[in-house]
Amino acid sequence: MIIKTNKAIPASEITDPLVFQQRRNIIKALLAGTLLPAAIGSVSANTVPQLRWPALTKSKHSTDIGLITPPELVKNYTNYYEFSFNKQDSTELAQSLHTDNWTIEISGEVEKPGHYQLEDILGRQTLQEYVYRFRCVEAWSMVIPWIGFPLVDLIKRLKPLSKAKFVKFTSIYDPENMPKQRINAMLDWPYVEALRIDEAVHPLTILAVGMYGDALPKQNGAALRLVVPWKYGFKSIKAIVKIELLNRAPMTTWHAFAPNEYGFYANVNPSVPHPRWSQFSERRLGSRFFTPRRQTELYNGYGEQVASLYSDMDLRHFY
Ligand SMILES: Nc1nc2c(c(=O)[nH]1)N[C@H]1C(S)=C(S)[C@@H](COP(=O)(O)O)O[C@H]1N2
Ligand SMILES: [Mo]
Repeated sequence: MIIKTNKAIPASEITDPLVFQQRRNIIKALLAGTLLPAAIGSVSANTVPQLRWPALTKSKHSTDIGLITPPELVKNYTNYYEFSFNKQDSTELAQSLHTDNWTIEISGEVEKPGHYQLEDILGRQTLQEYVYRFRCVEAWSMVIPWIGFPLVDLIKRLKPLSKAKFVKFTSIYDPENMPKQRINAMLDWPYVEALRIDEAVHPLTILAVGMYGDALPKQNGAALRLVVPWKYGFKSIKAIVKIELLNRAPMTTWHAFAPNEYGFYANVNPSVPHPRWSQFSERRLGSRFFTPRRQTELYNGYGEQVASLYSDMDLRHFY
C-alpha cells in the first residue's frame, strides 16, 4: 500500500529499515539529479550487507527500437507552455522550477485520498526503463528511454471506488516561476489532462521520474510526468501535483482551448488529420537531414496492445 504523509503506517516500519533508508537515499539522489547512473543498479559496495536497489531493468513493455533519439535533442527541444511557446527558451526557463520535496494530492473516488510525498510513492514502486516512441501532434517524433513505473500500480494502491471512471491530472500552478501563468497567456492554467480509467490502468501507461538512465530534467516534466505512448504528446502532462479519480470526464486544457483541433482521446492516427495539417507522416527528430519523413503509425505503433480499448468507437468522431 501507499503511505500517507499524515496517518497510516510509515513505509520505514514495513520495509527492513536498512533497505528503506538506502532506497530513500537513492530516490533522493535520483530526484535531485545527483545520482550516477551506475548507482541505480546497486548501492555502494562499502555498505554491509550489500543490498540492491531493484535494478534498472527494461520493462517487458519497452519497445524494441534500435535508434534512440540523442538526449541533447530531447532535453533542448521541449514543449512547456507554462514557461515559453519557444522550444529552446522553455528548456532554459524551466530551470527555475523547484522540484524537491514534491508532493502529490490524491482525491476523488478513492479509499485513500491524501497528500503523498513523491519519495514515499517511489519507495513502493519498481522503477524500470521504458523505451517508447513519442509523437507530438505537431507531426514530429522521437524515441525516448523513460524511467518510471506503471500508473496502474499506483492506482491499485489508492483503492479506487467503482464510481471511478476517469483519471484527471493537474500540473503545478506556480506563476512566480512560470512566466506564461503570470500573464495568463493562451491556455487556462494550470495545465490539466485526463484519461479514461481503462486507458489509465493499461500497462503501457507510465508515470516517469527519469530518462536516459538519469533524473528527469526539469524541462521534460520533473518531478513527475505522465507518458502515454499511443497518444499525442500533449496528453503526457508534466510536473503533476494532483491526481483525481472522477466519475465524469473532466474538461482538459487543449480541448478547452480548441475543441475541434484537440480531442479528449488524441490517439495517434494517420487518417484523422488535424484541421490545419495532415497527420499522415511525421519527422523523426535526430535522423539525418535527408532521411525521408516516416509514415505515422495508428496508435503510434502500439495498436496490438491498445486497439481493443477503442474497438467500438468511430475514431473520426472520437479524435
Ligand atoms: N504541464 C505541461 N505538460 C505538457 C506540456 C506543457 O506545455 N505543459 N506540453 C505537452 C506537449 S504538447 C508535448 S509534445 C510534451 C512534450 O514533452 P517533452 O518536452 O518532454 O518532449 O509534453 C506535454 N506535456
Ligand atoms: Mo505536443
